[in-house]
Amino acid sequence: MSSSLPQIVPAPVSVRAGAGPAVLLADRLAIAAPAELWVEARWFRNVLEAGTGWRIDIVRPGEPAAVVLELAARGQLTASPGPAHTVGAGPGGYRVVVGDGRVSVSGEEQAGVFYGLQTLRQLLPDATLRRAPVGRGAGQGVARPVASPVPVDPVVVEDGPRFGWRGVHLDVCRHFFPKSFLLELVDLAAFHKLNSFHLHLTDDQGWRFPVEAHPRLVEVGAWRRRSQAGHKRENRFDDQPHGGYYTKDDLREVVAYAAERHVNVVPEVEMPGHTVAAIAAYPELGNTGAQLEVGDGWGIYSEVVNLDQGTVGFFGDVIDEVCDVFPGPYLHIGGDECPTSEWENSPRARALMESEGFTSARQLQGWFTARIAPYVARHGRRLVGWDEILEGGAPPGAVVMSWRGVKGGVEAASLGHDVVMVPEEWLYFDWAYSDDPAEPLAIRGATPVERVYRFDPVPPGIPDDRVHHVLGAQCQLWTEYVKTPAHAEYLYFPRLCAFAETVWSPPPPADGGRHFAEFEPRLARHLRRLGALGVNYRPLEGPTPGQARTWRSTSGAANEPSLESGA
Ligand code: TNX
Repeated sequence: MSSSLPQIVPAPVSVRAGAGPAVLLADRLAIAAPAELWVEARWFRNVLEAGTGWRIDIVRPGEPAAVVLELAARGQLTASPGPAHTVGAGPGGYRVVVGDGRVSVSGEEQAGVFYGLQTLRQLLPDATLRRAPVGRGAGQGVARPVASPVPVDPVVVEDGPRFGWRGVHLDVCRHFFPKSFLLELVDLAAFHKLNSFHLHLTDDQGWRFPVEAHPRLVEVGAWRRRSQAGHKRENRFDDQPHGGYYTKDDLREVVAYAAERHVNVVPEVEMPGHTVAAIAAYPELGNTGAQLEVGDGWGIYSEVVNLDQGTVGFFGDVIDEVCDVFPGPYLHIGGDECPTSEWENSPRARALMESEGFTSARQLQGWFTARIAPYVARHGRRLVGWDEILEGGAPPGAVVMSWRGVKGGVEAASLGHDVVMVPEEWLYFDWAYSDDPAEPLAIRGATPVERVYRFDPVPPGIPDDRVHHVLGAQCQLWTEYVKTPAHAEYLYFPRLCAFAETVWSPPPPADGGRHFAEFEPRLARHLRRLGALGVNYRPLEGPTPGQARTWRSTSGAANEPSLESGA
């Protein structure tokens, strides 16, 4: 992309200069849109009205309008190399043409038009991304501040996603995040053309989803007395209660807000491990009957749920209520890091092993997952699990998230499972950006932006005839060390911008790697957009003094112990 062309993130398939004079957008702007594009038109009107103060009207197709939205007939956008180069792409192809006195945005589906409009936002001045108009003409003392007219240079953008699963994950258990941040994150994900939001709702340290059939899950399970302080290895605790949960309407609002932005919310309910909060609420779910406290430390707990029919039914109830709130096609049932020591010591679990003829306690997890699968299927959902579900034999049709490297993903694809690549060494944004001691405390180090950028969701080792099983990839934010939305934003941005390019943009050239040298200046340009949006991103040079853990002028050696490997 030459520097005179707009610098768009994630990079579109094709951007070329158009002909003729700039198109002028100004107050009293009209957007023409058919009824099927009302949601997209209204969203765009709302964000642009906020940033400009203009009055914007949505008018019928054919009426005079500076911005014209259209659904293109199938195949009409095939000039766009988008779908042709894709692997398992979902909807989202679009074309934006700025020229002949107007801006036209066409997509084969609503999502495509939405992405075209997101691209259009990046063609406009950064100030228009703000929530109120600023700058010349924005009218000090004027009753209704209005930004100046905006010239948009003629350009043709043709684009479409490489992958259908372009995900962002947030752990709201280790630390609770307010609904306002979930909405903000959806906006920022959609701005980068991501389309999946994985909400990790239950874990040892907190249960965040209210279940009417089992009210103690939040009454007890949402709160903990204290939390681990410092790095896990320091074995220190604060004295500060922590917790929270969402109401069902909070979550329905997040789902609806996300849907308007073409983002699907994937809820996760962890089982059979990572369930200390649930066992604390209902000790009969455990293997020993002991009254546990909601987890207050990080790491892997040996306490897991038992394998009684009542426990299976209990999680079935939870799944029923989760499916009632989250209408999307996927339901994540966790499955990671489930120690089997309690089962090995449990007479009931041992009897089960014997009657099933199992030789390893690990097979019990597969047994449990197989009993949960019908509850997921009953609601017409697809079961998603972390790659450990492969070890007990994943249910047919299950989607596997490959987090322990890409190995599990390669194996799952070879077995015919669909896969989302989420490997920790590239896509765990709870890892530090660098080994600089100024970097805020993090679980591990280091995953710089460039490393994220160089990730390819289709790793070597997946046979050509299995590549279509790679649905896409997802970046994760586990929050043991993340207490605030501001810190979460710091860890996501700008790594999420690089990630967006790995799942949206054309694959890296065969000559070895994406061109980070081309991306970096484009990203630097893009950071000004994040600034206008108010994101607490990490500057490319490193944390600001306000973001840093240590005063930079006193920071010396790299590799402070808190950044060493080891969870
Ligand atoms: C592993 S990834 C976990 C999480 C932790 C994370 C910390 C996964 C499926 N399990 O429970 O929060 O590491 O990076």
